[in-house]
Amino acid sequence: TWSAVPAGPPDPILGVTEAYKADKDPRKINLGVGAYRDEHGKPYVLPSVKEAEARLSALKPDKEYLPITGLAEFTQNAALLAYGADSEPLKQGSIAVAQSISGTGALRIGGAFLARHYPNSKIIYLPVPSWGNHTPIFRDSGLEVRGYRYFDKKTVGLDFEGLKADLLAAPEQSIVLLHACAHNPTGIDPTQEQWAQISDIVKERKLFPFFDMAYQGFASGSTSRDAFAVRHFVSQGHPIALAQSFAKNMGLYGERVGAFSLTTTDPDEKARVDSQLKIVIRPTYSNPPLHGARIANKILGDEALYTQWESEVKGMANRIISMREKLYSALTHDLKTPGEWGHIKSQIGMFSFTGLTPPQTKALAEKAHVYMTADGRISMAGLNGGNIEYFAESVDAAVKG
Ligand code: PLP
Ligand code: TYF
Repeated sequence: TWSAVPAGPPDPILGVTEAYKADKDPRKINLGVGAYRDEHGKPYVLPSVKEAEARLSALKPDKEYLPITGLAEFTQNAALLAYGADSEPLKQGSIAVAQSISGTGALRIGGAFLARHYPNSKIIYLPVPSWGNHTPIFRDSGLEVRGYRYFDKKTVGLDFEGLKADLLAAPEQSIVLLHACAHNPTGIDPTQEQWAQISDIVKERKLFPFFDMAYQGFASGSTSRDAFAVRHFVSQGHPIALAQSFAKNMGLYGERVGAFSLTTTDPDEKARVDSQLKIVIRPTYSNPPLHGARIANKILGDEALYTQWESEVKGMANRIISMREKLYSALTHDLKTPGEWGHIKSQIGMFSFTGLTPPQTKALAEKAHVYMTADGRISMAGLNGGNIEYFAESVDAAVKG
């Protein structure tokens, strides 16, 4: 029956983990997938999450189905975290929110909703490069995927002129996907001034902004600073779509906690949008999982736990920032590795786009047992006091060839 089914390519990011697992060398390092590791290279369950789970299990909650759009208290708290208490549509009760299967599920619900109900266009513009899953998510949702310039190879920075030119040339009313903070894979974000200019262009071209916020808190250590772009656009009167993930900032990866939201003009429009979100979700997975949403809701809804969580997010962000400084200093000062490495310090969030070439990343895997994606992206959280020197020496050797 399946003899004509061709083998498909593996996920380019998750495939790196497979190669790492198969390597038996004790010095091996996995810098592929963006999952936080502590200073001993171990997965990290946040103490605030453990506390929330302990409190939940003491309540012995039932396992009934959630409503189609999820735990109502959680979705309200998630919207508050993203939009902020001063948000006009939040105060008016005109944000439609649905709990989602983490960030991926939020993007997919959003893609499917827009493909069906956004009346003005079926085209979505993604930054080049973008997270590898964006293209298949939106293509499978029924949208036409195009790219706008984002990364400038020469400066290892933002191609702001290219970005502006491409958005100005996009057909009016197109959808544009924006990484809210900690751009994946480059680690390069627009400045606040640049965001303001992007907002103006989006307004001029009547584009529809769809924010992907998978790293709120991870970029700067502050959940409100990382929400700047989303809140600025909303304050400028843009209608927006937003995908939120709690995988990274709460370390809830496998629990699959997220939210999709749309700002609408009034509570009546919101109610109609809500009803159609349910019609997208119902035949997809019926209703979302309970446990992770309960954990996130406990944290977001309890003042003391929330404060503790914010400091734990900051702790993760700061450890990553300190690894950036150590790596920069090892390459530039200790090893005098050829090239300019300042971008390692200026990039933010989970990743650094190192500028290492595909032959260099191949050599790193084969000779040094150091694994990263072929585009030279490294997950900074995979580095720690125990392996950073070995990593820097391996990069130095690969660059010197
Ligand atoms: N969007 C971006 C930019 C990401 O890097 C990720 C990966 O973590 C996601 C969305 C969605 O991840 P998840 O479905 O695990 O929340
Ligand atoms: O870019 C990353 O590494 C994270 C994790 O199919 C991820 O976003 C990677 C690939 C994938 C799902 C999650």
